[in-house]
Amino acid sequence: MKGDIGVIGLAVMGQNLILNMNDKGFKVVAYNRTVSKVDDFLNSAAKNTNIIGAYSIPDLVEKLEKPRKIMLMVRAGTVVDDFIAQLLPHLEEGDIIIDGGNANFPDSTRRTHELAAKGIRFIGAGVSGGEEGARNGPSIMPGGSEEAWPFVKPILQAISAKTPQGEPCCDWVGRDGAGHFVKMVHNGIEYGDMQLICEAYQFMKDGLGMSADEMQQTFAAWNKTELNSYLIEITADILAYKDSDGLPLVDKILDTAGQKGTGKWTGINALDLGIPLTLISEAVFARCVSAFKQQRETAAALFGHTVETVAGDRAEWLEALRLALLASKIISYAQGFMLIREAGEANGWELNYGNTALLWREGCIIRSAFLGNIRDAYKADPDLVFLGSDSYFKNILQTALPSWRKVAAKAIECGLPMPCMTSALTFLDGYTTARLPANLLQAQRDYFGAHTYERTDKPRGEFSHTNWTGTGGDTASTTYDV
Ligand code: NBP
Repeated sequence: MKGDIGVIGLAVMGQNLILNMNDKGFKVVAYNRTVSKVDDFLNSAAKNTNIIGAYSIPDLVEKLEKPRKIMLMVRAGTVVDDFIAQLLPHLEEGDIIIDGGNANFPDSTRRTHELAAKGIRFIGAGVSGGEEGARNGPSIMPGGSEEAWPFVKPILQAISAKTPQGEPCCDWVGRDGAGHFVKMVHNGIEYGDMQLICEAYQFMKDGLGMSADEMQQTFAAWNKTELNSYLIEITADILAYKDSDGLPLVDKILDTAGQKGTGKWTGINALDLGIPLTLISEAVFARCVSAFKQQRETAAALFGHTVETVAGDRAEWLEALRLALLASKIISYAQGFMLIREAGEANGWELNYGNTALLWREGCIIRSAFLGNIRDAYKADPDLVFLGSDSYFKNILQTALPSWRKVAAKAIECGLPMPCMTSALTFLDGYTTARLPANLLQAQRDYFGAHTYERTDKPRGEFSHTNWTGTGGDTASTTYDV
């Protein structure tokens, strides 16, 4: 009997996905560049399973049922192109290649088209959830060649995470690189969620003078509220973890954050598409600032920077902080979905926003109860432009506003950096202001560069220019937006 699917790449993700597929009754053929790892796998984790080893690319192809389905779980980038080039001479029209790695979405768009021209169907599938997700049920975001979807759907949906209602956290996202695009935004949102939790942690620790155990109890309690999520849950676990000397391990970890680029890609795309993705961008920059450890130490001494204690009732401050975190998180997701909408429209992907929230409900790092509410919001109004306008989220934002302002103001007053919580508030204030000072800005642009402006007393699209100094000419610059 031939294999249902082949998987290339036997590192942590590949091995665990193969074991997961085997558990669900699929016959998997496993292959790896360093071929000795095939037998290592068959003799250890894959022992006594139905998993078959392949020892060359032709051997892998030969052992698969047609149309062949081959999933790549290898390092993203040129390695994927190299494997595709090695596979092509052995494949037949209609065969399917799935890239489950962390590809940058334009690469998946390019691969979909290049392979379609050769009669091969390509799926770029974002996979989230790390080792544990891969083994027990990840979130999977497939896009690319839609004709290939019915062939891989039974396998990918069987191995994916399930919502509390039993729905798979894996469904078709859209054409070209849509799957990897949505995975990229997922990672950007993950950056935002993590930074927001870190800001709440610093407010508690440096502002309210709380111990690790007190903060652990607070996060554990918050996890029973609307904030219920994997990241809040692991934050409580981390705060409880003691080093061998009995002291909290978290206090001994150097405060310089790493990053692998997906947050940065999300920010770059937002700038390209003109979407104010302020919270995620601030989260990326917060990691950049944290990486300047030595410069920060020098500057801290130079400025004598200290954090003032936050006075007042601790329980009241903690509730205000919880609301500020929740409201900021709504803004982050609202901005993320604005980006998804714009990219979907710009690329003709016909995305389903509620469906995207469903894919992230379980299995991935940003999994949370909150995503169920986002799904409901898009179910009620599939064309919702700003998530914060949905009645559930609008009520939370309005209830949270006074506390959120109090926390943001106090943080600034005390010298506590909270770039995400404060910028999210500023975004909402800007977004809900009917008349911004951009009238003055347009006047400035017209003054120095004859860039023209529209008038409140004239129809939109009619542009005026003023000779502000009397010495400039009457010739206006061309009007266009970039
Ligand atoms: P890695 O990203 O570490 O990749 C390991 C695999 O790539 C091995 O099969 C290795 O073969 C192969 N490989 C490398 Br590295 N360089 C190669 C080359 N020049 N030519 C051919 N093969 C090469 O594994 P992973 O952490 O399991 O991740 C797999 C994919 O899934 C990646 O794209 C990753 O970004 C993505 N992802 C990872 C996670 C996670 O939590 N780790 C989560 C979600 C997505 P070898 O054994 O011969 O060296």
